[in-house]
Amino acid sequence: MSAAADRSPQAERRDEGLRFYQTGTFAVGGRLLAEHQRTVQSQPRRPSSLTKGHRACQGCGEALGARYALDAALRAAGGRLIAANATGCLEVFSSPYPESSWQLPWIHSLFANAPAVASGIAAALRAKGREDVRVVGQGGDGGTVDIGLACLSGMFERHDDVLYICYDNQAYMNTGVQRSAATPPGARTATTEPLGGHPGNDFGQGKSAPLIALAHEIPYVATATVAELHDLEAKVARAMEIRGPRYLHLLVPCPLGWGSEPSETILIARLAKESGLFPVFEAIDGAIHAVAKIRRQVPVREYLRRQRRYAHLFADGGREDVIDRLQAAADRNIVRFGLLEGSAPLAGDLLGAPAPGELDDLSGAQAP
Ligand SMILES: Cc1ncc(C[n+]2csc(CCOP(=O)(O)OP(=O)(O)O)c2C)c(N)n1
Ligand code: SF4
Ligand SMILES: [Mg+2]
Repeated sequence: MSAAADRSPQAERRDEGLRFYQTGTFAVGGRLLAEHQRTVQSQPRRPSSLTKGHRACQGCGEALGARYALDAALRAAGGRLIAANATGCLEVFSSPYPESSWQLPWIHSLFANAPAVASGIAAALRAKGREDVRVVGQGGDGGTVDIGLACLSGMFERHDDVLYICYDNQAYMNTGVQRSAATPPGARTATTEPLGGHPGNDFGQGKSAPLIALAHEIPYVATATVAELHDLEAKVARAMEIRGPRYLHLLVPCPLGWGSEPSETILIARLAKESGLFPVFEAIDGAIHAVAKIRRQVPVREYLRRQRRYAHLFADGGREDVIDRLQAAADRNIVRFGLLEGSAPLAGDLLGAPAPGELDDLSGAQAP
């Protein structure tokens, strides 16, 4: 075989200065990669967890993310996978009674207790000696970061054998776009109106579920976005190789709640990562072990201006002060997580936290 024939199409195109970011489908991108580099979705015999008939909005990042994540988990589990799903958009749009779009054993828990239900399933399987069957728990940011957090922490702490996936669309979308603890500062929701001196969601509130998961020192924690579907599938595959509690926090833009174009879901997810507002990383046993580097740092305004939930920052002369604070939050993440080429997370400690006094002018910024 000649040296040229030995090389993958991807390697050749990289040498030509071209990179293909979307390689998940049968069309175009999938065919440009070598067989082993293609995504689960590009395989004609791929598993299919979430199929036709669901009622998600056009461009729904949650529907896309769930399909990719669960198809990858199904493949890793050899088709033997059970999912527990919290109340929320994903549950509602996929299972309007008496129909269901799920092609795997799937149970709707309450809003608060998907991690506990998943733990119970894992315990029952262990009692039956069925370690070949794997378990996924999943829910939105409200179900995970707010009302389900105690159940999730218990699942981590008991070391239950569950992969939990949070689909973070940064608000309670199913019930009409109310604020959650994952709603970013400055964003408008039905309960954080763009009025007064501090329009939109407050700065300095909320919480980072990935960092909370990391603090439990569980075997696997990762963040991902629907802009990098290869990365998402690879992370699910790695998580499925591990036993014990695992946590995946997936950013899934919501055109309805974010006021974005359905056709820009992937672009917006990419800008969230490329601006530094949403750090993409992977952690093993409580230590960050890999971060997805930013290719070209994008000013946060490029991300914000595509979403009507931030329209008040650009109207009537604009709110440069708020945009500056959001830019500072992104810059802080870039330093803290070592998101640029050649840099590393700030400290080798658990959270990569800034040293005392460092970046203290950026207080109130929020991590992912
Ligand atoms: C105890 C309880 N409180 C409130 C509700 C109503 N409720 C159902 S889904 C939901 C919001 C879901 O938000 P999130 O978890 O972020 O999922 P999303 O719809 O955004 O995907 C709420 C408030 C409920 N079902 N149970
Ligand atoms: S409201 Fe948002 S999360 Fe819910 S189905 Fe529509 S796009 Fe998806
Ligand atoms: Mg939500």
